[in-house]
Amino acid sequence: MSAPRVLSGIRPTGAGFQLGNYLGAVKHWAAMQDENECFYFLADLHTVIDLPEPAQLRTRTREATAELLAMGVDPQRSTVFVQSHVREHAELGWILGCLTGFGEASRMTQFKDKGAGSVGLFTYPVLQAADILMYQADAVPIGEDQRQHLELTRDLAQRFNSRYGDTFRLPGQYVAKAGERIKDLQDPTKKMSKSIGGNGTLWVLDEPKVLTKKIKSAVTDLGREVAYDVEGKPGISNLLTILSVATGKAVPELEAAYAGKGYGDFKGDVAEAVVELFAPVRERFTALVADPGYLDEVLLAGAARAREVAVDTMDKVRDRVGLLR
Ligand code: AQP
Repeated sequence: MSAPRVLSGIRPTGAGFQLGNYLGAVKHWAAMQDENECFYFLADLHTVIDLPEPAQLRTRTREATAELLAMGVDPQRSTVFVQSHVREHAELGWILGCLTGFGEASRMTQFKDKGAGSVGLFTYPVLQAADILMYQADAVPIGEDQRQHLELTRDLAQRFNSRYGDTFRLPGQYVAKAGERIKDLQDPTKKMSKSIGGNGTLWVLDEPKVLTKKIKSAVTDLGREVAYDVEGKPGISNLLTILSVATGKAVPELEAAYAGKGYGDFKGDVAEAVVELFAPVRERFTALVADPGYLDEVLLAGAARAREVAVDTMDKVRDRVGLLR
């Protein structure tokens, strides 16, 4: 029996990847490589929504590739590619868009949260559905904030299959635990995000002293008690989540360990854990970006492998829909 297939993507936006991208997504990508056939891509088409400077998009796509490899994605075991190198994504996105209701797309919370935007922002989840269905993925490791988009993907697969015959595999719901949603350090009511940046965002490539400074100045409350999910303590809860995911220790165990100790020691230990987590990533990243030829090879081989699967899916889709060969 062949290994289950896993597919996930990430946008090369912002100044790099942030702690939430790592803990909510990429950490799981790396862990899934042994047991699954994995496809991981840089979602550059999804990034065009923000209309970045062309030179910046090119640089970021390359650096993001190096960051993924530095965080443990292994191109020997996984297919790593750039979304726009597989043109079939855009084509399937169009066809699935024709099966998507206007009201259905309007109900996507991410679209509603960002307020008015371009047609690209509106149809983003449809392209995302195309990304996933193209590879006949069994599981899609994504952060909890993406759950609604995965549900739309499953609905579209079912709709296509019942109209045109069995074509797409329905992807399973592999979603990171709710507790793994990392919040902004300066405003713990918002998720940590590449596009917010500032002192509330911990970049994977931040220098140790920068990480430490940001964590030590994280917004907390006037109390002294290190407790999770208590009214008025979203900042401390977030730091507990970070320490728990970074060290593998359960939150109640950490609460007990810091009883009566105050916030100073606690924040110092969170900082140490994050520095320890990212120091080797920084080192590997520096070596990888010094070898652009190697990154090119990885992306070329990844695109070739991804296209084999994509071409196969699109041949079926074109036939089923009635497009002339
Ligand atoms: N704060 C977070 N906690 C847990 N998981 C998170 N993810 C993002 N932020 C957190 C997960 O990271 C994956 C990649 O996301 P993306 O780059 O495709 O877009 P995003 O979800 O919109 O991530 P950002 O950092 O917030 O980027 P911007 O600011 O550019 O929109 C996803 O699986 C996501 O769940």
